Amino acid sequence: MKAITYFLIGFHFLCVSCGSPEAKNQTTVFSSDAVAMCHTGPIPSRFAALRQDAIVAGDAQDHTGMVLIPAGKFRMGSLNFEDAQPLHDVELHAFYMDEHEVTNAQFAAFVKATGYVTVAEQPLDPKDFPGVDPNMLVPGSAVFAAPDQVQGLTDHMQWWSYVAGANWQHPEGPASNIQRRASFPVTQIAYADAAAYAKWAGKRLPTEAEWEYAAKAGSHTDETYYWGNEKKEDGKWLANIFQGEFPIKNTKEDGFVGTAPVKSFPANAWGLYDMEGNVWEWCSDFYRPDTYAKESDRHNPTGPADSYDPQEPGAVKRVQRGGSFLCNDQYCERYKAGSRGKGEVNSPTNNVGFRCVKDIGK
Ligand SMILES: [Ca+2]
Ligand SMILES: [Ca+2]
Repeated sequence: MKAITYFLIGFHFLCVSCGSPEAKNQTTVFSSDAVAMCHTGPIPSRFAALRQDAIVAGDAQDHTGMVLIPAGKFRMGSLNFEDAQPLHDVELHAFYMDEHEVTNAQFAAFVKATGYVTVAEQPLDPKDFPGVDPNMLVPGSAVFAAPDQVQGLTDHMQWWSYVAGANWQHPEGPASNIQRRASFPVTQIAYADAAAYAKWAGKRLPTEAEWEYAAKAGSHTDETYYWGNEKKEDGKWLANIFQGEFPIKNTKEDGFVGTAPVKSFPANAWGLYDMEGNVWEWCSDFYRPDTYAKESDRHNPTGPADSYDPQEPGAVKRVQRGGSFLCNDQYCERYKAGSRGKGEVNSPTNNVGFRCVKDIGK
């Protein structure tokens, strides 16, 4: 089981862990992981069997549950993260954005209407896993579980496991379900799953420029957090992140150990909820650490033509934004303003979801 575990979840967690003090020297910290766990061979064929072409695009004129984001210019990036530099001005068109992360109820409606089967539910082809017992090649995905103790924070396998039967309906594995979590963000979503939902809804995934512009909401300059410089306001947490000693003890000061129902925390100035924390959100851009340095068009940028992550050359990665309920200053600071996340496109986890946008007049 170890080989498949490594193959399937090795890619992603290098990114969700980055940005911590321990990970400031990311190459050093993670290079051994990358070599050992993240061989970048052919993508398993289960991931090619998705049926986006069969999905009928939804009503582009329906803006229910969306916020109109005005056209404008903003300063993109952060001096606190190497791959979010240089700071630069970006000009964007107006667009609509979902006011909250896509929920389990919304995703269930999509599945009911289309019969869509997510990446985590797809069977695995033994040809893609030579040397692995075919009986072990069962659908599943990666789940966080707090260990009793850890030996440092460099080996994320101490708290992430590949769990057979884990998927969007069973986010923590077969024994879990979403029956009482209709208003929680859907998780265990691979990039293609998010894109398929967006198409069905008559929407698309945001670019990371759109996402950051919307998160900064017209007022942010260089504060630490999207909401300002103070972590709490009147003693209250402003996002669902991780308090305590990561990963072994979550003190739940913000009220939630895992995901929270959407809109549990205050909206930003433009009425968007959970732009920080709760679940990571897929963006449509390929990830490269040098995106901002090489970007030439700063009007509605859509990102580079391909992805490249020096920690895992060959892995196809898209940008993720906003951090999750597992982010904290000990380990993952990438919920902070202007920071960038990244995820291997076929590695769903129980802390990654998405929200959609829609163009004006389409
Ligand atoms: Ca929390
Ligand atoms: Ca979020």
